[in-house]
Parts: sequence; C-alpha cells; structure tokens
Amino acid sequence: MSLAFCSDLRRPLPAAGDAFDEKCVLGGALVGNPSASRSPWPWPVQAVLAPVLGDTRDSVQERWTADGECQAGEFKGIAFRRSRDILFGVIELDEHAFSAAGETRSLQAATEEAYRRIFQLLAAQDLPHLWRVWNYLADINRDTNGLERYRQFNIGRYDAFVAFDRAATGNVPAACTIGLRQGRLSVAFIAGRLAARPVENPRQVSAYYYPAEYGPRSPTFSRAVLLTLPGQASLFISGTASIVGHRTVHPGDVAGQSREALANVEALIVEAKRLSPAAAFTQAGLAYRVYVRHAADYPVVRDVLAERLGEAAEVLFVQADICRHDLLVEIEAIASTALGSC
Ligand code: 3EB
Repeated sequence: MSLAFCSDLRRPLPAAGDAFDEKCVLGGALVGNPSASRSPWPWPVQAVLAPVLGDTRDSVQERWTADGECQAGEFKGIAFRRSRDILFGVIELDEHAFSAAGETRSLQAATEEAYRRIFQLLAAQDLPHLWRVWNYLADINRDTNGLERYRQFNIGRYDAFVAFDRAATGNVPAACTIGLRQGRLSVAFIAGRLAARPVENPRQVSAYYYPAEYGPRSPTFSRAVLLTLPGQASLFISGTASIVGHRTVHPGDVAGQSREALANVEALIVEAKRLSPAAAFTQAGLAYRVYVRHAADYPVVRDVLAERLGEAAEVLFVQADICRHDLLVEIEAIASTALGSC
C-alpha cells in the first residue's frame, strides 16, 4: 500500500492516455487557466480555474497514484477512483440548484449535500477515513442573506459531519477552503481504509474551536494529518495562514503574513515529527501550493518563501481569495517520502 503525489512543476508528465502499467492513477488537480482545451483525463480531476503566478505555463497538473489496481466509479455526481486501500474523488455542485428555502442558504445546502454524498460513498466503499479535502467556491467573502459565504459553507460542512455521526472536532480531515472568481462548488478528497492522525498547531487555536466571532459554526478541519502507511509517512498540511491564537496577525502586511504562515507550517512539521519521529520531514522538502489574494503581491510572497525555503523548493503560486477578508496569503503543503515516485 503506498500513495504518491507528483506534479509537472518539476518533471514532464506523460500525456493523458499513456499507459500507467505499474501505478494506479487515483486522480488529481489541474490548476490554472488552460488556454487550449485538453481531452479529459481518464481519472477524476479537480479543475482549479485560477491564475498561476510567476510561471510560464498557464496551468499545472498534479496527480495522486497508488500501487495495485484501480477501479473507477461514479456515485451521485462524485467521480472517483480507488485502489484497494485509498480513494480519490471529486464532486461539483451547482449551488443554484439548491433553493434558498426559509433560513437555509443555497451554498450552505449545496455544501451539506456534497459532504453527505461523500460520506455515503465512503461508507459504501468501506474506506471510511477522510484524510484531506480541497474545497473551492465562488465569491467566498461576499455576504448573502446576511452571512458571508465562507460562513455559510462552514454551517453546511459541519451539519453533514454531525448528520453522519462523525466527529466535528479532533479527528477531522486536513483541508483548504479557497475562493475563486466563478464556478461551481468543487470538493475533492482523499480517503482510505486506515485512520490518519490529526496534527494541531500549538501556536493556533484549533479551527474547530474558533470562537463565534468567526461564524455560527466553526470550520471542520485539522491543521494537518499524518498518514502512516507501510514504509511511508505522508503529511498533508492544511491551508495555513497568518493566524496566531485565533486572530489574524499582520493585517495589510503581505511579507509579515507570509513569514507568519511559514512559521505556522514549521510548527506543524515540528509537531508531526514529535508524533512520528522516524519521518524525515523538512520545510524545504515539501511541495507547496500558495494562494495569493492580490496578484501584485506575488513578488513579495515569492521572495519571502525563497529566503526561507531556498530556491529549489517546489512551490506553485495561485491567485485566489482566502476565507478571511484580512488574509492576503495562505500556504498548504504535502510531504511524502514517496514524493515524485509516481
Ligand atoms: C484558518 O486557519 C485559515 O475552512 O477548510 C485554512 C484551511 C482555512 C482550511 C477550511 C480554512 C480552512 O482558519 C483558513
């Protein structure tokens, strides 16, 4: 049983349709605004339609692979592929199809429905442990019906966890929730047979314990999850921002926010190594996705990261909205001892 992540940031990937004899491709992401339309890949792909910054390419492809044979499936709008032990899926929902009845807001209802379907699928596939989730939605900071859309999303996500008797604190997946210019609610996820171990950041209040000033329901995610597979330790670091305790720090200062977010990533690596001493995680050895709210801030963010991580670190910069209006940058990362072997 193994899981690997690869990105064409570093190395050319085979074209879609090429044979993958040894490895099962579970799925992946296409990040950017591809100018040419491409033939669909034969596995689920989450399209993250947002500008890639500081790169000659208009889009970047990422893939997750596992060993053994893959099976493909479709369940209530979720496209998925699974190996014996690991499942990757993507669901996109048009929130306008979920009418805002009474107090219920349509994004909230769409979010709850997406997560309900995911939990139904994982039960049916007998791969119950949700490890990592990537959430994208349009206009994340806009108020509708008197509540910011990110906060509506949090209510729907929380309600689905509770409805399926899942913990909404403690053992919850790593995640990011990011705003795009347009498009449907898109949720991609990796789940598996074994439980991952949640990792919290001693510098931050756990997001699921945020006080009510950040919304009627707290966000349901862990700061990171540690996955220990035979011969392999993987770390999924959630979207990480310039938050200390539960407060945004360095408002209006993108360099300060970049350094603080990196300090939070470093704290998570230290915590992960404390929990899994054999794992050789280093800050320079991770693969990063960095969301920058204002494209004009890109050179500052790039320079701060280069200073801390070195020029060789694998970093993809994307222009997108962060879930708090005062956050200018958010950093997520993946560490896997099998990185690059897919
Ligand atoms: C934060 O720390 C910044 O709601 O899924 C980061 C990662 C953030 C995940 C989520 C939100 C989420 O609160 C925002």
